[in-house]
Amino acid sequence: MRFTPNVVPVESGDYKSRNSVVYYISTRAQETDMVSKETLKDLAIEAGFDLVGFTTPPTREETVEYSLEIDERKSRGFKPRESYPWMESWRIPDETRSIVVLGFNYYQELPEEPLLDSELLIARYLTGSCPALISRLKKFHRSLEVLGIKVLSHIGPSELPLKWLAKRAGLGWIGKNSLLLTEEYGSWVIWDAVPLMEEFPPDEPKEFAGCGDCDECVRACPTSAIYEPYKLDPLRCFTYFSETLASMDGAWPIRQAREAFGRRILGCDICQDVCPHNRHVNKSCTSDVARLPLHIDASTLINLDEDTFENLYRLMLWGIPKRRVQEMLDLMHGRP
Ligand code: B12
Ligand code: SF4
Ligand code: SF4
Repeated sequence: MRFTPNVVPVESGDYKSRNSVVYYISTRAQETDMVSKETLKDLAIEAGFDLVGFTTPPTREETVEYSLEIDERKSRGFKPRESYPWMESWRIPDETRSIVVLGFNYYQELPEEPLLDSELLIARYLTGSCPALISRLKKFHRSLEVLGIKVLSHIGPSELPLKWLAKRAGLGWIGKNSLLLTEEYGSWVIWDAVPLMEEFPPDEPKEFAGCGDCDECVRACPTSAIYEPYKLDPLRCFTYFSETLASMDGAWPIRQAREAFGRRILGCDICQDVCPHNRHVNKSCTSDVARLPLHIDASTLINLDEDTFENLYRLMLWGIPKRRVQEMLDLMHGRP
């Protein structure tokens, strides 16, 4: 598949709304018959989600435990306020009684053909999972509204602790690469969650096989961003570097990082590609969400006019601005 701008159909979405969040709160608009948890699960599956679970909001003690983890990151130089301002205090509305956790498979096979000289590699989450998430969420919200459950909704990348919630809802476990792994699709799952003001019985966390003695992701990460099992230093992660305007300098010399990541331009899948739990996720699990090829001609992307990029492509890239793509391209070509 070759990258052909202007012909890729994309669900439109306003990426800018990300910063003016009216949080997902679902309230019952009117008295209707009690809706069961199973009905909501069926509706989520109909909306295109593959995995659905229910959990409760974190307790005060759990929140304290979490803030210790954030403190540890800060002590390593990470400044959450600069890139993820909500990270220090998740936006879970006080009225929340239960949370529906939703996930879908976004696995995409790497093309068999080698990268052409003009092409660069992008990570799988950047080929269409964001618009796919938005259209699934919209469909789910519409179904809730039909049932009399009013959704006061911001549709967009979630500011909830998704992996933690999914684990708590019994949908998977956290691997040493710090990602949420599932039995069905390994870690190739995009998550979101909808807080509800109504109480539904939570699903119990489950026991999973876990990582055992394996440490392939820890060894494979080129910049040791997984500095010890289950611990990630975002400042060393290529994804953080390519997503934000933060510099890798200080944490890892840029030139060295560039060499380590070769022809990757945006995002990185190394710690997922090596994971044995992802090996059974193969062609038969290929999802239909991708709209961009993994081998991309990034200069074509750069040559798009501002409006086309903003309206069609930025959403696919989870909000990465055009100037960032340009900066990454310049770095790849050794331009200052
Ligand atoms: C910030 C962020 C990043 C940052 C930092 C990642 C990190 N691990 O911290 C960067 C840019 C590096 C990044 C990279 C990637 N990301 Co990211 N990222 C996020 C985001 C927006 C927030 C995560 C966060 O705030 N972490 C803060 C730290 C402190 O917490 P944590 O490690 O995530 O969570 C643990 C602890 O908090 C702990 N915990 C212990 N006690 C308690 C108590 C409470 C109350 C809570 C809340 C938590 C908690 O539980 C959690 C699980 O171990 C989430 C989306 C979301 N809203 O959750 C996506 C998300 C985690 N990313 C995702 C993806 C796909 C990626 C990449 C694979 C993208 C790519 N291909 O390049 C890489 C993978 C890198 C890696 N090995 O983790 C997916 C993961 C899907 C999955 N199967 O797990 C998510 C969930 C997005 C989504 N909507 O699906 N990401
Ligand atoms: S995404 Fe890449 S850089 Fe980030 S932790 Fe995984 S292997 Fe390391
Ligand atoms: S590569 Fe091994 S250690 Fe890393 S997440 Fe997968 S199973 Fe766990």
